[in-house]
Amino acid sequence: MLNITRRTMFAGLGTAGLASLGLATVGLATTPARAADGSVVKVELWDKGGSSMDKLGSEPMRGVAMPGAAMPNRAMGITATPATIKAGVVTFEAINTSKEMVHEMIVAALPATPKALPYIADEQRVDEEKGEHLGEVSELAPNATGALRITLKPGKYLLYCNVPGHYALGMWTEITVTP
Ligand SMILES: [Cu+2]
Repeated sequence: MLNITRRTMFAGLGTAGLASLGLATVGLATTPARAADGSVVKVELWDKGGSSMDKLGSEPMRGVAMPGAAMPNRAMGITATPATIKAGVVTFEAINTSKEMVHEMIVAALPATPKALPYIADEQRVDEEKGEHLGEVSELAPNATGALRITLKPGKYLLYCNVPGHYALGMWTEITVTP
């Protein structure tokens, strides 16, 4: 149904654009990273079960800089450990701990002053093509794992899930990259 052109985000960016985002390499890591390969962030994609979608539309939206952003008791979310890492090569090792839902992890750059991401209300998802999209581990089935290795400059970054409705339910977290 909502399987829209999700892989075209770099189409208009070009190599110079990627370099300006601080993106030296993007790729799937096939083996766990060794310490010498940079930082490893464990990413858990979680939800509170089959009724988690029920809150959509009945509460303020919880995306970045949306009215409900700071509200507690999210129905689903992302936990990143550690949430602060050093600049350089970073390997995100994601696991979907949901019992029934597909989740994913997208990495985006955040401006120093957080602002709302471009959002497509009709589709209940972030407009990835207009956001600062740096890479992703796309749709993971329950219990599935995936990895993403990218190079990050110092700054703030967002990890979020863009399965329809999930971002607005609060499925995102911030990480900080230090010099
Ligand atoms: Cu999700």
